[in-house]
Amino acid sequence: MVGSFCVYVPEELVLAIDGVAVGLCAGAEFGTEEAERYLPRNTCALIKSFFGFTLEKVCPYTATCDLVVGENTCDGKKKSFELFGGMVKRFWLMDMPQVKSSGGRALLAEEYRRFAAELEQLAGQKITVEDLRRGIETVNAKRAAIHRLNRLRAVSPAPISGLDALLIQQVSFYDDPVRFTGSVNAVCDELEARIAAGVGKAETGRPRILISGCPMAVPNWKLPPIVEAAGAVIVGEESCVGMRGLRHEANTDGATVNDLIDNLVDRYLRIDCATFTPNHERLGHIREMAAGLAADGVIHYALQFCTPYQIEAVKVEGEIEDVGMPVLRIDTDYGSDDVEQLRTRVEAFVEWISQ
Ligand code: BJ8
Repeated sequence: MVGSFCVYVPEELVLAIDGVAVGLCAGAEFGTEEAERYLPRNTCALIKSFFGFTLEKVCPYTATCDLVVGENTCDGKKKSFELFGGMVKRFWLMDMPQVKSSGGRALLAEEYRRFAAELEQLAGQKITVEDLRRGIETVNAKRAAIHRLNRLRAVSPAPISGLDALLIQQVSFYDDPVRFTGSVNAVCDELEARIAAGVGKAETGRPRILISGCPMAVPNWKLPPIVEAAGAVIVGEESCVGMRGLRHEANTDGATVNDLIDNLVDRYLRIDCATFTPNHERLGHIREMAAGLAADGVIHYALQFCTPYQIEAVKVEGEIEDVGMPVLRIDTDYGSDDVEQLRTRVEAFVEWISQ
């Protein structure tokens, strides 16, 4: 069982050793006091939360993982892993490029090969080309099912609420991938029947919102109910728990394990996380999603003290508003103190774009 905190950690390699991959990011304010014994108060809620869950023994996955993988993405995670590594059974750190140059690509390729070697040692078995191809096919099928779901959300009236769609995408980090793919396709069949019958989750004419920004890890359901109770419907997530993390599929062609690892590098380097610089692709992706989903506005969601996304929000706001799409920027945490303030701002935004 292999736990990780980032969509740059390839699940395909874990499946190739017959492993189980789980996401360990946490989305609730729990064990904060304990976490703050190790971390400064001004650390993002996601990091404090996975520390708190581990210290208070809330997360059964962290406790049972045979290997926990950290990655050098943002400074918060990079430095906190120096402390966190000692709290789990076995920890492995993956270095990450920050620039998509040939050097950056070479670093990621080297790290994926090191990761494959670590997994082989953990499992006591060699990864064969068939194992890895099977892993890639399984994850591609999972991503294709989520694409299908997200494409259906482009229909008006939206056939599913944003909260339900978020929950499905959160579960993609925990469930058995084959079972999950089957379940998502079954949900899609149901949604297609709803669409054919003209039945929507939200009435036609409700403002359609695209959420963009930091990942919302389970059980972070703070923002969607506020947005949807304000009369809007969320039609997409430009997020790692959403299309940023799930949109591209990896090529399955290749004669050797190395060829297939190169395909993974190509696939994963296309993820447009704000920890990369420059990160123009993300702006293009937000525009593309907003147009494809017929969104009326974008809510940029950043966790407080998340420097990469908070700073990138300035560009997102500027460039998206330039194409005539209203943007609301929200910086928040996992606490409930600002819920009423958020509600007021979101209601005003929804009312504004409804006019
Ligand atoms: S690929 S978004 S999963 S790094 S919210 S811990 S960035 S300070 S989660 Fe992420 Fe991978 Fe990028 Fe996606 Fe740091 Fe920001 Fe906290 Fe964050």
